Amino acid sequence: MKLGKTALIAGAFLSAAMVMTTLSAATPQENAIEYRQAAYTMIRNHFGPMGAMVKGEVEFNAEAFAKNAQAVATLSQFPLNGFIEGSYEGDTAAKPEIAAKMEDFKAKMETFKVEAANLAKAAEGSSDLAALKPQFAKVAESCKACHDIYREKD
Ligand code: ASC
Repeated sequence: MKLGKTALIAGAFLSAAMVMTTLSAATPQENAIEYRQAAYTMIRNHFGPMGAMVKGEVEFNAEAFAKNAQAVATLSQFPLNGFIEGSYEGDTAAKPEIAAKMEDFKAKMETFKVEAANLAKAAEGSSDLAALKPQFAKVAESCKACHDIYREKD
């Protein structure tokens, strides 16, 4: 009787654990959405401080600018990993057009990577904000190129 009770309680806990596991288990698509959004969040957090310097809202700091540019260049390599099949519905602003036009999407993502790498290179050891502005603008344009077509408006 005592063992039976223990088994019953253990069984109940096991069932509860299984239900919780089932509820919290994300699909590969949900994981992919979370992954790419995490990458974009990081990119935004490194891109923003450069934008504030470019706009003159924050005093130019060459070292901070270069570090942020390097971070964006590195992070630009990650979002594409998250655009997997079937991940254009649910908790995402990414439009299904991405899947339909994957070659164009990849080309635009490649442009972003190249322009971000060029900005990182230009910013390395540079204390000339005016000289960095045109390349910063190219990176911003490369962000916008996808947002205009492939992302739901906020
Ligand atoms: C940002 C930000 C973007 C890009 C984009 C550039 O600061 O959050 O998504 O710049 O607006 O055109």
